[in-house]
Amino acid sequence: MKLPDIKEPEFKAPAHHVGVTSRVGTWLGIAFGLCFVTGLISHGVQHDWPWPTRPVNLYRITQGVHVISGVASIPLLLAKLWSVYPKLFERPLVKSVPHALERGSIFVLLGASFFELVTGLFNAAQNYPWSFYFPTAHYAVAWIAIGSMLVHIAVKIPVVRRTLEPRSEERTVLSRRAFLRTTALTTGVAVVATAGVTVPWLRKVSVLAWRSGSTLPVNRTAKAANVVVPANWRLKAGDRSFSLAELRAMPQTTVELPIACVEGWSQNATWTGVRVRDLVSGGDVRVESLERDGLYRATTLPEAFAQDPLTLLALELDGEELSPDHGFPCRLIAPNRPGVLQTKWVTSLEVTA
Ligand SMILES: Nc1nc2c(c(=O)[nH]1)N[C@H]1C(S)=C(S)[C@@H](COP(=O)(O)O)O[C@H]1N2
Ligand SMILES: [Mo]
Repeated sequence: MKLPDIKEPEFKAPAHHVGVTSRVGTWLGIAFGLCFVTGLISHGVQHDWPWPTRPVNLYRITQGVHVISGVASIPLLLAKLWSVYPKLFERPLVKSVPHALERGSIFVLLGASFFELVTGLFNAAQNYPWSFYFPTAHYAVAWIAIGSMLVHIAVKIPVVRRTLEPRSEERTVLSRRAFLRTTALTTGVAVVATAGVTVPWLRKVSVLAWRSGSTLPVNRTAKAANVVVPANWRLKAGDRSFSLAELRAMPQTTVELPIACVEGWSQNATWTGVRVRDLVSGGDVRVESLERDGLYRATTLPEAFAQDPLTLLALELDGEELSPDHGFPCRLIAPNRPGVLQTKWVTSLEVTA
């Protein structure tokens, strides 16, 4: 009697064709690349790397690209995994040392990618179900993800080159296209459902952009920040000090500038107040808030920002006195800065250098 051959499982579905893997992989690589570069920019801006004051919306755009490319990466990564999972059944498991290293780097890439996408998504939902400090972890793991991705690309470039060349195997090509189309469509839906957090004209169709609306979202309330404004509040500005009435009596400027939060949402608003350069003279300016010990209680305005005619100590938002949650009695608003650096409940301005 002849024993049946034990065969490896065969995966013939069009989604598992190497041409599909290459295409989805290329899209994913582009999305990851954009996400990495814009994330790096955001990290730099928050860590005193040189950054211009114009265009006023530049940070808003880089942050928007970060969120959109991150969201797009989720369905792309899932489609890519679906496309390649039969490789898990390939035998032998390890063919050679380079092969083992290549396989190993894929596990690192996968782990790091999932970590980045999941933490990023939770962050955009303003949800922190973990105990590590998000920016540091998200930033560190980004390097692992991009490093292992570059290794993966270097290894796979010959395959991608080969498979993206036009060839004629018409029979399966159509159904492969169907898988690619579904992937593209799912990615499009995911983007449209969330991009309204940063792109105003998409707001109406972005069902998941629940934090955005006609009024400016509040990142941290006065209550959460434990801010109590003393009755005799005065702004300290260098050697001088001003009451709220005195600030209101000074020349007022109105600007339209966005809050572009690192948590993903961006929204424009109209701000009225006193130019920072009218309150303190040249140099970098340390801005402190009434908040006692929040992480974002103080920032430093580089000189170019402090001197900018659009940089205000705002007293009004959309024509009305600032509400406690938006920073009463006054808050910083400067062009092209991440929201996290637009300090609320300001109590002092000090030239440091
Ligand atoms: N003092 C203080 N200022 C702060 C914060 C804070 O926690 N404390 N949060 C910042 C963040 S992360 C953002 S996005 C903006 C949001 O401003 P808004 O709540 O007025 O929209 O305020 C910034 N200013
Ligand atoms: Mo923010």
